[in-house]
Amino acid sequence: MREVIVGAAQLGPIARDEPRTSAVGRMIALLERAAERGCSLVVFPELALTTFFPRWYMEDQSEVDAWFESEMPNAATRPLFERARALGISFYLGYAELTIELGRERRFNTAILVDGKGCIARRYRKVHLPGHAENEPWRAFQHLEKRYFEAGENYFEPADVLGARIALAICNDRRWPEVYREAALRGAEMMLLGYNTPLHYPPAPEHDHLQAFHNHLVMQAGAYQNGMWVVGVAKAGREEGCDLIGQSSIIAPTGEIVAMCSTLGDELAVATCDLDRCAEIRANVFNFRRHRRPKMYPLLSTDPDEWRPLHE
Ligand code: CDV
Repeated sequence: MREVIVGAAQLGPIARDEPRTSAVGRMIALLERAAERGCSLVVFPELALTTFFPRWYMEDQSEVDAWFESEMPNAATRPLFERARALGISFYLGYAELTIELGRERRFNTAILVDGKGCIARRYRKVHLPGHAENEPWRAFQHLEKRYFEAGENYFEPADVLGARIALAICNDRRWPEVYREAALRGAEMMLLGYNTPLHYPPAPEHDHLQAFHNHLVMQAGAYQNGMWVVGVAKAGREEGCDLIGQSSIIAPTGEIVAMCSTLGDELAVATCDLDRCAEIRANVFNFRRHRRPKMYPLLSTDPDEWRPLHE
């Protein structure tokens, strides 16, 4: 048995004017609870330091940039890094990243995995950015991730932390089966995911009542079909008038939910995750080497418009 005790550290709403130091204080309180329960890995949500700012249209770039972190750790987050290091806890943290690369400013929706010594073991930039790039006043609230972030171009390569192969993804990524499969083919045993998912989806409100179902459906399927642990963690509750789903969960490689938050506030769900259980699935139904037929799925990683004229 290779066991990791994992804490899914759900956050309740963060107000627009709530300072990062307050959000960090709430995260440290969850970290302390996680330590009491023996956790060595704690997962926080997507964009965990601030309110979910893509719900507002902003033209002034300095106003936008106020939501971003240009270094990590920084003055606001250093207490979290230091407390986690003192407790020997690894953690996943989502935040808005502003960096200078390729000679220009770049902005990403980012998650990091910090090891028990306080070092960043993996930085992941969200690949699937939902929403839109222009103001759409007909919506009850905006979802401007396509305006404020560039899409990440990192693969789902797991990091070796706590004796486990751990991959990262963010929110909308969890709806895409390719994400889990790519990570699993790279040897991931656990997928960590933070999310901010509104109950109301303006382009298809007829699906609003299915939000919680779809949340679990995709993560449970991702876990089972790839024989990996999945830890999905929400920022939940009514945030600036927008209802966000909760149900942060730890899901076994069999697809079963083994721990789940039951409130929409700051809450910790804990489970002992035996990494060797991945083999229950990967040595059987989803033994990739024996049963997978990659040659039969060429369009999965090809632009269909480029592929078809050459091969059909
Ligand atoms: N933060 C997100 O990526 N939210 C999306 C919503 C907009 C559908 C999600 O997939 O949960």
